[in-house]
Amino acid sequence: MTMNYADEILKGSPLAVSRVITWLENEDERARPCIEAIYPHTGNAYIVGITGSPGTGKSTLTDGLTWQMRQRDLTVGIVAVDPSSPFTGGALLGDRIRMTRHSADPGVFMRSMATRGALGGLAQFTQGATKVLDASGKNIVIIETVGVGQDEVDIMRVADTTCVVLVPGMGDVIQSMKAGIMEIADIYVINKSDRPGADQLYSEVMFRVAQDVHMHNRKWVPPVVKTVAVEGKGEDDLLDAIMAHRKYLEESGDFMVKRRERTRQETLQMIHHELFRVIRQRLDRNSRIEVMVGAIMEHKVNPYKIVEKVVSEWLPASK
Ligand SMILES: Nc1nc2c(ncn2[C@@H]2O[C@H](COP(=O)(O)OP(=O)(O)O)[C@@H](O)[C@H]2O)c(=O)[nH]1
Ligand SMILES: [Mg+2]
Repeated sequence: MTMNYADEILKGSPLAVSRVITWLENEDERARPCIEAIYPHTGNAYIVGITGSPGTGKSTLTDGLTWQMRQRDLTVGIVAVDPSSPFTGGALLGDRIRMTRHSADPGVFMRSMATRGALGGLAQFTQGATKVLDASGKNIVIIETVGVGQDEVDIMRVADTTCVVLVPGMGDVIQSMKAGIMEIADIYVINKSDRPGADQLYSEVMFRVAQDVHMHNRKWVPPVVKTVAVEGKGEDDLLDAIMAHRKYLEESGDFMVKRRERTRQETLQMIHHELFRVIRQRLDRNSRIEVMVGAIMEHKVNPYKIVEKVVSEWLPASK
């Protein structure tokens, strides 16, 4: 008998959750009907993003935060996306080993993914995996990802509350607090507060936050929370801060604004992704793309003309 994966996900089956996330990861067609079927049952989980440079302690922090959530009877799903580590790399293994203290706990589901190149699909994957965990009944979904480029900023748009992790002694951290990061940070975490320079970093971040709040007239002032993730210190404060942000979003009405914006972005992204997939499939047929590339290389035609031609074949009405 074949399994009805959507039903099994809704019943919270870790096996079904795991399988469908694998399909998403491999861009397997079988994921789609499942996601469609579970879609009406999504939107209940609260989504927390943890982002920061590699080695800042995001995984350690996620583990501790999960522990705190379990103490408050919240169930947790975790998606760790780390494009900086190769698929067979240590970070992935590290994450798996580190998470074992929750591995016997049915209230926690953890999945790590180091990408194998399909970068455009990263945000897409994260969205899908988040929906699966949400539909499976997890109260909280934590998304852990390296915060470096636009891809990660896109991933973070999925989150209701985004925590940006900084550590002392990372060179000029403040310099690295680029506009993109300040735009998405709802909470700053100063992890490795056991290290020298933590107090100074704390003051600098507080100063930058105050400046940013003033400059952009922000209603929410991102708190700065100190943690020592290896010792399990400060994670309860971090959870308090997350819950305070949630309360703020709900009371101010920004929650629906944020989710509406996300739904818009997701829908546009899905259209983008699907159009590209379909066109790509056609171009690969009979190696048509290779013929085009050859013609461009020989300067017989320029790429702009090719784009125009390909697009007009699909959208005859636009020309
Ligand atoms: N001294 C110190 N080390 C920490 C702390 N939190 C994490 N680490 C260590 O930093 C390293 C990277 O941690 P990890 O959680 O894998 O970072 P990630 O790459 O951001 O996920 C590990 O060796 C951790 O043990 C902390 O609060 N203090
Ligand atoms: Mg990690």
